[in-house]
Amino acid sequence: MTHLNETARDILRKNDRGGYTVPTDGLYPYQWNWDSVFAAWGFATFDNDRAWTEVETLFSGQWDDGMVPHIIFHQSDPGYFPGPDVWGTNKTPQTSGISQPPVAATMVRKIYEMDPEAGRARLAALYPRMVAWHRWWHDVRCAPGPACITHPWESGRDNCPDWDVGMANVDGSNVGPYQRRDTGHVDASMRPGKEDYDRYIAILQFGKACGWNHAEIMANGPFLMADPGITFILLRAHRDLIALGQELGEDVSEITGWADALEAAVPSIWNPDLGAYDARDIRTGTWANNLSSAAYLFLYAGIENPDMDAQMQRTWDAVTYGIPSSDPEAAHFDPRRYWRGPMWPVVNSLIALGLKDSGRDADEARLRRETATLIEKSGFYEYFDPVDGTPCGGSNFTWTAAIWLTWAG
Ligand code: 9WN
Repeated sequence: MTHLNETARDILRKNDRGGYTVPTDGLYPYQWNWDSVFAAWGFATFDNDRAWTEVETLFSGQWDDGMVPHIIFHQSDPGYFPGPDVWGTNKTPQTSGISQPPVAATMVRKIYEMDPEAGRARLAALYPRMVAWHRWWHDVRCAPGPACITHPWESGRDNCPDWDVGMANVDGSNVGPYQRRDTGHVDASMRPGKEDYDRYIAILQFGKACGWNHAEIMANGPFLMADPGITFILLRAHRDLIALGQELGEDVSEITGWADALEAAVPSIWNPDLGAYDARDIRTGTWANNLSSAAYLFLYAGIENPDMDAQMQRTWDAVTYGIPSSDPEAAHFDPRRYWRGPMWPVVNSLIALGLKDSGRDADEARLRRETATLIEKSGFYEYFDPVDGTPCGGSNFTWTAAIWLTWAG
């Protein structure tokens, strides 16, 4: 629909703060890591130069150790909590102290392939920075094998039931008073609860107290879980980075080693009782026992698994619109509470890439149609109730507009 294409481009332009794009006005006033690379993918459909700038601005927040933080605080804004002072990372520009799903290399590859001539010099400049980030993931977060997260926010799927077993061991009772801002922007019943927030802050305070020392956080932090989402996203991103390196004539053997090691770790996130890929508490070995949409990124990572095909069809058929963030047939399914059930167009767009790449064209078309229907009916919302299609969370959302331009529309 042509008028929606124009609306989507307008959303990207209006959320542009000069070199970077906020996820949505008000609720999220900073540059978020994975949101930003989706924004870049969307920009690339009408302004390739602006797409590269988005990613370059994101990497301006990269730490010396290679980590690209989950938020870059380019300018202070009281509308979001926790802001730069609470994180206390002492970086310039100011940033949070954790990372987020490494979708960047995959999206950079797409942007590059849309106009290789215009992008070559910019790719060459960005490439070593992306390699440094992937090295950080391999050395630090993948030390146990699969990709692990030290904070639910690092997964990008904050209050997903995937993290309940790990969060149960976090003491949130001593964090002191603080004022949430998110519930002033959107319906509180669609957001994570107070016990979740207390624990989010407790984990943050541990990181700040140890000076954001990653070795200490990995060894003794209050939360450490294997994340199927980042495992699959990183595996795919390693391969895309290899392709980009080859395009530049670089030696990619180090990255190939990381990809092989990560692929070898994939069986370690297979929960035989659940019959699915699953999150796992690294400290206790406890499985999450939850089928989340992140597990359906196996195809996106180039992995075939007939049991997962069957699980995906089951959870998909149990709702009306798209693939929900958490199993609709599980007791904890909550169709409007953030990552505990809603359908997220952005995650569905990644699942769709996997469906397409693996030749499942009919499924890919169905997923696109269901996602497009939600957006056509209600607009560019952050997420949707997968049962009745109610729009949820923030409106005029950057990554929903971006995936409309690149995929759903
Ligand atoms: C914390 C910006 C971000 C997304 C995440 C989503 C949400 C933040 C929050 O918003 O997380 O990082 O405050 O809820 O869960 O995926 O990147 O859109």
